[in-house]
Amino acid sequence: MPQRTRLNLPDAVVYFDPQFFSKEEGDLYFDRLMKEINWQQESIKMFGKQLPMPRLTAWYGDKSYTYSGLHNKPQPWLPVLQKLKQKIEQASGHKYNSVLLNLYRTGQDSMGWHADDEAELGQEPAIASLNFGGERKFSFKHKTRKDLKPQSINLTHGSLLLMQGPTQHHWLHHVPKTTRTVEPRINLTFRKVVT
Ligand SMILES: O=C(O)CCC(=O)C(=O)O
Ligand SMILES: [Mn+2]
Repeated sequence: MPQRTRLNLPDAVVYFDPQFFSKEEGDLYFDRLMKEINWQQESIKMFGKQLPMPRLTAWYGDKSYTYSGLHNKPQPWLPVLQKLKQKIEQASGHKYNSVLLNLYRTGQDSMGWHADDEAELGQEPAIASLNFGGERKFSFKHKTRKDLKPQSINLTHGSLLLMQGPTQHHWLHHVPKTTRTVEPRINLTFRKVVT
């Protein structure tokens, strides 16, 4: 039986299962996603300059969505993504219509502090985040309460992180760079775009 624990974060509903998939299943998904996903190098505008994003990305699903200032026109679902979506819907009790994939090629790839609180995701978005490949640190920081320390977890190969309820309203999250040598990592965040 997989073990799902609730993280001790006030104003948030976050569950973590470090081994939603076995090592063997995780290895198969990692290889398939590496090959089958149409990975893109997008750029972001920062300080008036166009800079490459520090990771590769891809967006699949039914609805377009604006993320990090990018208008994402989704690519149609692939069988491997539909299979994962079905498993995640069963496990989380929520429905999703889109998935954003991130490929962190090295420890120098990262994602900055943000909340997934875009209007297109509705009031209390349920986000299901799946992880394959190299383990990376993932941290939470409360938006307003300075008395609460940031909290970190390690997103292990095959793990599932569920962020629900008021989480995105109150907390930011990020994946910091690391100087450790880490294997490439694939993250999928299943979302429901409502507008
Ligand atoms: O790679 C991760 O674990 C985080 C991804 C994330 O926060 C996002 O795609 O919004
Ligand atoms: Mn996020």
